[in-house]
Amino acid sequence: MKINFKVLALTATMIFTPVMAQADDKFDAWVVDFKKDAARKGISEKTVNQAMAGVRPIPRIIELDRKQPEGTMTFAKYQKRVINDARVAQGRRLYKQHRTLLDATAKKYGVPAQYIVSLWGIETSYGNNTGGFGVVPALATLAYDGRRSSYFRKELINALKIIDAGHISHSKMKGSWAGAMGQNQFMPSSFHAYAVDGNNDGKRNIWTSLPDVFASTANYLSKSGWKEDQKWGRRVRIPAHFTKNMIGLKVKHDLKTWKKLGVTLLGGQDIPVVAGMKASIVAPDGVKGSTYLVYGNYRVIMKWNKSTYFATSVGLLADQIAQ
Ligand SMILES: [Ca+2]
Repeated sequence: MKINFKVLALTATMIFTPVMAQADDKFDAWVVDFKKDAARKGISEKTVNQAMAGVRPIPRIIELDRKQPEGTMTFAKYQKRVINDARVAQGRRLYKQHRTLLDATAKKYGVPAQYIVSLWGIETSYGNNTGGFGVVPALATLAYDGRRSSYFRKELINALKIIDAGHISHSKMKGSWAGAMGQNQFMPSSFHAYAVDGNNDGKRNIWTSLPDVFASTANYLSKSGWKEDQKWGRRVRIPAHFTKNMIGLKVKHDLKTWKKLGVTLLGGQDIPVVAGMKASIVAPDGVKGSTYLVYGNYRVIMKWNKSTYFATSVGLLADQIAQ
C-alpha cells in the first residue's frame, strides 16, 4: 500500500499544533515566573536573560528521566562494564602523566591520588564522556516537568549563580541530561559546596581545567570525612554460615570482631586488624556473590553516589590504578 506521507504529516500538524502551542504557552509562563524568582535570589538580569534565551523543554530528557536503568543488572555485570581493562590501563597512564599535579592535590587534601583518578574514570571516562546537554536547558526541562520540580528548580538557580559568578559561560556549561556537570559530574549545588579553583585563576572550572577537576574531587571527599590513612575496604571471604542479617552497612563491628567471626582475605589469611576501626560487610550480589569488608571511606564515597555498586567499583578501580 502506498502511503501518502504529505497527507499524514498535514493531519499530524492539524492535530498536534494546538496542543503544542498550549504547552508552549504554559512553558513561557513558567519561564516568566522562574525569571522573577531568579532575580529575587540575586542573579543578574543579564545572566538570566542570556541563559534562558531560547530554552525549550527537551523531550529526550523526560524520556531518560522516566527510564530506570539500575536495579536489574547484577554487580558482577556492572563491575565488568565499569572496570574494564582499557579503563584500568588508561587510569594508570593518566596517573603517570599527571603525577606531579595529582600527588600535590592528594597531599593538600589528604585523599590518595588513585581515588581522584578512579572517580574521574568512572564518572566520565577521564573527561571523555561529560555529557552533551546544556545544563540550563536540561535543568529547566526537569524543573518544569512535574516529577522532581522543586529539586531541579533549586539546581537551576544554582547553575545560574555559577554563570553569574563568571566560572563558565552558559553555552559552555555542559553536562548530563540530569544536570551533572563537567569532568567529575558535580550537580550545581555540589559545585557551590565543593568545587575548588585548583590553578588559582579565579575560576572554578570543572569542565576543562584538570587542576580544578582534581582539587574539586579531592575537596569533596575530604569535606565528606575521608581518612587519609585508611583504604576504602577490601574483598574478603565470609564463612558459609553468615546470614543476611550480618551483612549490610547497618551492621558495624570492629575489625577484631569480624576476624573472630571468621572473615578472612580471599586466600584464607587473617584480615589486618586496626584497633578502633569499624567495618561492615557488603555483598552487592548477595552472600553467594563477591563480598567486601568496607571502612569509613566507603561511606564517604557513598555520599558522592548512594550506590554500593558505585562505591565498590570506585574502590576496586582505585586499587588497580595504584598497582
Ligand atoms: Ca581555576
